[in-house]
Amino acid sequence: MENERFTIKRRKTRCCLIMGLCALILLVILAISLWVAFSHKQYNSGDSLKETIISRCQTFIQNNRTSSAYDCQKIWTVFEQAFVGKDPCNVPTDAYDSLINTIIQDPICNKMLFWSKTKHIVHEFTEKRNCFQTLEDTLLGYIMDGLTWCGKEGSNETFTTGCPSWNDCVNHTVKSFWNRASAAFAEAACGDVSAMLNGSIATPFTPTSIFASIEVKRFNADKMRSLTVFLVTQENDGKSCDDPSLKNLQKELDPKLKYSCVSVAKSTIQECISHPDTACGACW
Ligand code: N1C
Repeated sequence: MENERFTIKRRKTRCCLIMGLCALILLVILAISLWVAFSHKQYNSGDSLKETIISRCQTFIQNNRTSSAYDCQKIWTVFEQAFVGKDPCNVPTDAYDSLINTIIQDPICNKMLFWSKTKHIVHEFTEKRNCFQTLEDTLLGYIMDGLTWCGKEGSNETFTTGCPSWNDCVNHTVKSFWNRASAAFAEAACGDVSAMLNGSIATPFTPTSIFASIEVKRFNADKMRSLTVFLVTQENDGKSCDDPSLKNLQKELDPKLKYSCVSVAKSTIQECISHPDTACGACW
């Protein structure tokens, strides 16, 4: 009797041990699969960023019949070197110097358009009408527009998710790119230059914007003749060309530059977008 009880107890213990071992093995398998899936996803995000950049680069070259001297694979490699392996909050603007020098493109004088807080309407306009060229209408801006990317210290991976937000740090990976690219675009500005600003916000010329803090400061009066501000307004909603922030803009400009400002209703721009045969000058 005693013996039988002992055997049952031993069987129970063995059973528990086997079940515990099975659970442990299952747990290890689960952990390994999760790790593989997670790291695969991260590699994938880097892979898809590479695909996006190379395919946008090729599309731009085809559509714009831009010089085939641009090597899209090389552009990706130079781009990657700017941030891979670095703390995503510690990528200074000059990290993108090589990229800027690789993609250097001749400016189209008298057509360059800068903008601030008017991105949507500006691109709706430049997509349909061939009146202006924004940074996003150049190879560099076209490739990077709307993308998110960052690296990680001690890793050779590229991430498109889990990157810090724009305002988290000064030397933010993506912010540094736009600061550097915008600086180059503004330094190249030539002839009669335009800027579309938002007349529906409190300060159309916002000091913290890239336009105010980077671009205007780099305008070169030896290359430029004038700056025309198009102040985009909604139905009678406020700001006019007399707005104090625009006075500040005027003060920042080299006095050799001719400055003018035109208030344009958003509906007028939309009208112009839908009538592509009207001359650019007749839009407002
Ligand atoms: O800060 P902003 O505007 O004044 O910057 C706009 C200004 C333009 O004239 C462009 O030449 O700076 C250049 N620029 C871009 O071309 C660009 N494309 C996409 C700046 N930012 C750009 N982006 C994204 O828009 C960028 O990720 C950042 O978040 C916004 C800045 O827009 P804004 O504040 O309206």
